[in-house]
Amino acid sequence: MSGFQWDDPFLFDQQLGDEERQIQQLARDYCQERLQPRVLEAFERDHFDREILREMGGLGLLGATVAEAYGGAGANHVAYGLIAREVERVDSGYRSAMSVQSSLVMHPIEAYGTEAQKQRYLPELASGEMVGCFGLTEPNAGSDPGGMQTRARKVDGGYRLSGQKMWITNSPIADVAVVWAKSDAHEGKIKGFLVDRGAEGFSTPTIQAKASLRASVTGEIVLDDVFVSEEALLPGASGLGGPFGCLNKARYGIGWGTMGAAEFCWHAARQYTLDREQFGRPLAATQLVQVKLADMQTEIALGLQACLRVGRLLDAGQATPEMISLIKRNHCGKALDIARMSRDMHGGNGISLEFGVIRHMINLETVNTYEGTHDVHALILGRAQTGIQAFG
Ligand code: TGC
Ligand code: FAD
Repeated sequence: MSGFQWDDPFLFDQQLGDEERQIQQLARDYCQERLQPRVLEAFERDHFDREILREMGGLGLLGATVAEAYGGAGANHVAYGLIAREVERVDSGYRSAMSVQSSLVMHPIEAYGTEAQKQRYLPELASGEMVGCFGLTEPNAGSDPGGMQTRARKVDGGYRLSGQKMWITNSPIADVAVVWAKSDAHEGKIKGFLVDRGAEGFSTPTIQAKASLRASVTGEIVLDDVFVSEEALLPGASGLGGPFGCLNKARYGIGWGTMGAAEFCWHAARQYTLDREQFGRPLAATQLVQVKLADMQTEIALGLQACLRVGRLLDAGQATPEMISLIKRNHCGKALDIARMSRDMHGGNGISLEFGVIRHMINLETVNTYEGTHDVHALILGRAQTGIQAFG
């Protein structure tokens, strides 16, 4: 029997194919060499470097599952998850930028768009030349997006969009926004529209003073009677299933990503407590610390296995939204617990941004909330096992 690997208890890497391992290594090298050195300053300055999307695009890390014919990598869902894990090991904000572009902008265009829309947008989104954002949430419609007030009114040659979207990742720097609105020409059903920057009445004020996800840029989308042509409509999406089809992909990626953030915090706690001596011995020699390290290792090892399982089922066309809710909810919650525990184990140093763990902890507060809160995913799972809808 070969030896136990403390940092890979179930020999996770052995379960990956060659191409998956190569993509993982490419993403890891880029993230550790190019992103990790910049993240502290970005977080302190509350700044997202737009160039990062071009860099990721150049390496094929955007739209990993999108067909090669449209500039994507044509990789599987496991590879996409592995990228998310590596990016979020550095910062949830960087993973946000990557997953919005890939799952919430490129995916709906590929899945619901016309051939002309795919040709026009996907290659430039894949290379990072173009930045996209996804506008679903509104000031009065967060967990309940069906309550949205944004409207699309049919006019000659197209539609006029009116409304406001809130908390939109990348909106201030986006060249194109996927906007979800209730359309009067479609019996009030929710439809998706591609709105280009520059459209009259379209603006994207930045949301200031975020304490969390500061290396990511977040804004509003204000739609003041914005005209879009008929060609802006995504014809293949109708009803809430449109945006939720995208959220399934992004939530799945968050499952993986949060395990990356948790791994950073776990490894940092292990190293810190090995190095730090109190009462004449390393902190890691105490039973309380070892229990905490064992808990972190256990949750991450189990969490990664669940990600891999759901990824393989997605690739086989057998995954369900509830499986994705389960990992999104569990992994965000567990990663947040691990980050808080690691922060505590770093003592006073744990509150310093230099050590990274408090940044992950603060970021994970957002990740636990967006793409469906921890409790909303519990209600999705509760409904699936009781048959009783507990939202309203
Ligand atoms: P409900 O009755 O459950 O469903 C309405 C229609 O939608 C369909 N549907 C889904 N389809 C595909 N995948 C899913 N996961 C789906 N969930 C629902 C459903 O089949 C139905 O279709 P139809 O044809 O029968 O009409 O709808 P509800 O209004 O009761 O919804 C309740 C709830 C809680 C499930 C849902 O609204 C919810 O999940 N709320 C959370 C909202 C959310 O996740 N917002 C995310 C905004 S985007 C974001 O946060 C990006 S952050 C990006 C980053 O920076 O990384
Ligand atoms: P609310 O829905 O008001 O929820 C408040 C609290 O009430 C939560 O604890 C929730 O769990 C609870 N709650 C709600 N309903 C129920 C219920 N029925 N039963 C019990 N408890 C309930 N959205 C986008 O569309 N695109 C983006 O790119 C995007 N990026 C984001 C980036 C950041 C940094 C943040 C913070 C958010 C982003 N969001 C984005 C929005 C995000 O998806 C919402 O914040 C999230 O869905 C929750 O909505 P809300 O903030 O309105 O909270």
